[in-house]
Amino acid sequence: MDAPAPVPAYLSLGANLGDRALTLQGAVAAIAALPHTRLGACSSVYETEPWGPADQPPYLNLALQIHTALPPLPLLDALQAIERAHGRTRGTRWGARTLDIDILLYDLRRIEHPRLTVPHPRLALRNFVLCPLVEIAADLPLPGSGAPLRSLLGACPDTGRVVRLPGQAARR
Ligand code: ROI
Repeated sequence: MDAPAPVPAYLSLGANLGDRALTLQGAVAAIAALPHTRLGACSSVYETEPWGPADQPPYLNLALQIHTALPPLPLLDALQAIERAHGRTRGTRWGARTLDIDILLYDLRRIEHPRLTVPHPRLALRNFVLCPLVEIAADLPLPGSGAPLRSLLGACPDTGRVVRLPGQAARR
């Protein structure tokens, strides 16, 4: 049987422990090496104020578009394996982490599964997710409401500081 056609998916990556930039670089390379998956657009890197407990270091965040023929749950498994390979342990909720990878969007689909909700339920509520995502997918309609992602920025209640780092050109 032919492999299914690749579909676009959008991921959010974050790190706030260790060499954050190196971790994100390694994670993007590991995602590029996943089977039936290739990289699409990549946002700039953003330094962001921690959302949640404030007694943790600032994060680096980025958004990544991939084209993948992996179905959603195998993709989630593969991304969690990459998190673990970077020393991620699931400790305190909203605590510091070496690497966090979230599936934000998967081919304009809505998915309700005990392990995975897509669109990511907090996508429109977090500056550190929305700003990098809008950089690479401003016109994409949010599955469900159909609102273009750029229109969510003005309505985002999060006031956390998000600074685009210079010299980290986005790949589109
Ligand atoms: N805060 C920021 N700024 N960036 C993140 O990636 C991030 N990830 C998290 C929590 C702890 C919610 N806070 C974050 O998981």
